[in-house]
Amino acid sequence: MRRAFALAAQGPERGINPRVGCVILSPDGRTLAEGFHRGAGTAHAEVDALSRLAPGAASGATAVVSLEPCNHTGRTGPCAEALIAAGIARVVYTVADPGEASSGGAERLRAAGVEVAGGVLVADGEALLDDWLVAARLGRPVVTVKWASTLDGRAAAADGSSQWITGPEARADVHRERAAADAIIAGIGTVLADDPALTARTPDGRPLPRQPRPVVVGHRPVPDDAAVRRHPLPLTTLPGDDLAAELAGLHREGVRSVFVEGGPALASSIVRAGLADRLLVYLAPALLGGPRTALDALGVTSIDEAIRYRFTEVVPLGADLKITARPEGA
Ligand code: AOF
Ligand code: ZN
Repeated sequence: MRRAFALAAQGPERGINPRVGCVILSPDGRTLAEGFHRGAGTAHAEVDALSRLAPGAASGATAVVSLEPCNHTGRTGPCAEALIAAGIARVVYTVADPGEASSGGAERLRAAGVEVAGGVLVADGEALLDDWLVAARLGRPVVTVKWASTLDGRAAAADGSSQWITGPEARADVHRERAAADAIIAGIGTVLADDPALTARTPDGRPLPRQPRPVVVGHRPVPDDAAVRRHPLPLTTLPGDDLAAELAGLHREGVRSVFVEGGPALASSIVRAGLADRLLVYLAPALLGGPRTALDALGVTSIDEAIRYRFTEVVPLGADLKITARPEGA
C-alpha cells in the first residue's frame, strides 16, 4: 500500500479527480504491474496498472489500491468491473469512495466472489487524498476564513486604515497560505475599497509558483481597472445569494479548497452559513478599539448562542500569533 501511495503522489496535485495508485501482486507477492491516475479523463489507477499486463496475467492476483475501486461509468468505465474481468482474486484498499455515484465498488467486487479488505492504512490514505476527500464528502470546497486583527478583534482603525496590523512574518505566511488554496475569495466591498490583487507573492512582490483562482462575491461589478483583473488566472464572480450552492459549483470545476480573505461582511456570511471549516487568525499585540471588528454581526444575541471553535494550532510569527481554529466537534 505504501508503494501505491508513492505511485498516487505522481499524479496531479490539483484537479477534479483524486490522486490514486495501484499495485498488482502475484499470489506469491511479486509485483506484476503498477499504475496511477494522471488526471480527469485519463485511465484510473487500476485500469492503468491492468493495461500493463498481458491478457490473463492478472488472473488470481491481488490489486492494492489507495482508494476503493469505483463502480460507475464517469469519464471512464467502472474499475470494479475491470478488476473482475481481469480475474483479480483479492482487492485491498484504504479509503471508501466518497462519491454518491462512484461508491459501491467493494460490494460489487464481493458479489463477484472477489475477496475485499478496506480500511488498510486509512489515516495515511486520507492524508494523501487531503482536501480532495474532505471536499468530496462535503460536496463543496474546504473553506478557510482568514483575517488579521488586533488583540481586541479589530481589523481596521476608525478611519478604515489597516495597513499593517501584523508584521512581515505573518504577512509572508498569509501568501504561503493563499498559494496552498485552489481559490481565493474576496467580497466586492473589499475589492472596491482596497483593490487587492488576490495573488500569492513573496515578501519582495514576486509571484509564488502556485496561484489561487481569484473569486469576487457580490452584486456590484468589478471595475475594469481593478488589480484583480490583472491576476494571471481568470476572474470568477459569484452573486453570493446562496454561498453553499455557489461553492458547490466551484467544487464541480475542481476547486477543493478556498481561502476567504476580504472583508468582515463576507467572512460573517460564510460563518453564518456554517461554511467555515477553518478559521485562520493572525493576531497582533495591538489595540484599536472602535467599531471595525473582524466580523460583522453573526446573529448571536446571547452568550449561549456563541459559535464555538477549538484551537488546533497556535504559532508565534514575529511579534504576532497565527491561530488556527476548527468548529467544535469537527
Ligand atoms: C480517479 N482515478 O484512479 C480512481 C478514481 O470521471 P471519472 O470516470 O474519472 O471518475 C472519477 C471518480 O472515480 C473519482 O471521483 C473517484 O470517486 C473514482 N475513483 N478516480 O480519478 C482513479 N480509482
Ligand atoms: Zn475507477
